[in-house]
Amino acid sequence: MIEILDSTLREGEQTPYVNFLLEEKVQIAKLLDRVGVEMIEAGDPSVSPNVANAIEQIASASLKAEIVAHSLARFENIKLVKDCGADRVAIFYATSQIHLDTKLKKTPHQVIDLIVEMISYARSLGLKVRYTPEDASRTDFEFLVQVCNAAIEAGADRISFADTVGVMQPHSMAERIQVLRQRLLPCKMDLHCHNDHGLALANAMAGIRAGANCVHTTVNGMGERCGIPDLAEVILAYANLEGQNHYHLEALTELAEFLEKVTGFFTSPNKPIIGQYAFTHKSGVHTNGVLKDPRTYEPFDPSVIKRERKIVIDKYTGKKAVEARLLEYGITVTTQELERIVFEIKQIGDQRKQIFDADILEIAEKVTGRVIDVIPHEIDALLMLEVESHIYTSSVVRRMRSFRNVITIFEITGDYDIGAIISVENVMAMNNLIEEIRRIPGVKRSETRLILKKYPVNEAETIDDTDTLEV
Ligand code: HCA
Ligand code: CU
Repeated sequence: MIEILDSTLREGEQTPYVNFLLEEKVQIAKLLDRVGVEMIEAGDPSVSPNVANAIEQIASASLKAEIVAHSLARFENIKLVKDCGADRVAIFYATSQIHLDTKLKKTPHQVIDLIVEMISYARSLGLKVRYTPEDASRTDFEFLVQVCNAAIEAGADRISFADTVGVMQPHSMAERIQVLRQRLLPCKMDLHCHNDHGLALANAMAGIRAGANCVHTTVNGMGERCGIPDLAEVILAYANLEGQNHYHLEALTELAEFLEKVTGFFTSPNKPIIGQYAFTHKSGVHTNGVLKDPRTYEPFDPSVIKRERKIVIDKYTGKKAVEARLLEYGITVTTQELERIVFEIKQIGDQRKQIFDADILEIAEKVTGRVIDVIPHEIDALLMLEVESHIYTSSVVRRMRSFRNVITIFEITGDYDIGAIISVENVMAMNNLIEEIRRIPGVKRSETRLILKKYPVNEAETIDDTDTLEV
């Protein structure tokens, strides 16, 4: 059975521009505990008083998970970990030649002496110890074996194999872990895989197969540069592909969304498991299959992580999906009408980027000649948005620009951050659009004002030289 150490609060906070508030850290730890991860790496207390306070609060929150604090190999730092009440200290010290020569200016012998001294000290304080040879993947293998065995002899019961710059591949990871297992004294082995080449999860899984015990994760795959494996991806990969699950999957979506909200760090829509489009189907062939049986194009049921599938209607969509969408509005059409509606949808799809339900209904009304209780008439509205304080207004603006019914966007001062003029065909379309805009990550509050009457600016009122002369 795999174990998971989640490092959202330590590695995750090393994501560029991400900072958690104290209460957010405690909340994240509680959510992680609900998911059921074995260990929570809560931070490095030497970073700041707030980080130390958070570790202290998390350590005293009676969580089931073991609470780990990260530490440089220094007496005073290890003492800080003890003072926070963490169960375990994770002492990291680099072992690769490049780190020894340039960053640490230490010989291999000095490294071994130092980490043995530090681990013995941590043990004397009653802490459990994990030792991480930072940059293990680029470390001379014989030296790595030597330094890890020295650490284990000094009292470390876990070794974290750190692929600090993400240069492993599944086959090399498997080989490396297999040999380490044979050459190391008894210990638990963690895998800390960075995702610089997009191989972090694959490397971690290969390492586990080869004999390691624990995968380090972060929520949404955050971390330095390209981060480390995403918690939800790891859990679902094991549950679905390896038939191993002892975690509570249903808390994962809430956790991922909470992290997006408090960090302003949004995952791409096509990110596995938690991405916005992870269960969205588009082409006619796919939607047809999914409508008959979702298993045709879904590796697992999204409801296990409390998500829903979605079908996008546009020029790629076939008759079945359009028919189903019309049925959602209580509209039944004949085969010929359906063909005509799909034909028109394809035509619109060739001309613009997005097709809304309002468009589909309007087409249906035209094709069937029946009045569908949507009376199209143009509505303009002024929309004001407040954006979460830690989120770049421009990131929200960027997403708003993709809506064709958003005519103009302003960044503004005052209670709201963004103003926009939207122009839609009817009330339903307005509701749809506002809902979509409100779902943009980072939008905190919105206010919509209908424009009742528009006054064209009279050319005569604009001041030009002629007018001035006449006055
Ligand atoms: C870093 C340290 C670390 C440590 C990993 C671990 C790494 O470089 O910031 O303690 O398991 O990637 O080597 O995150
Ligand atoms: Cu790391």
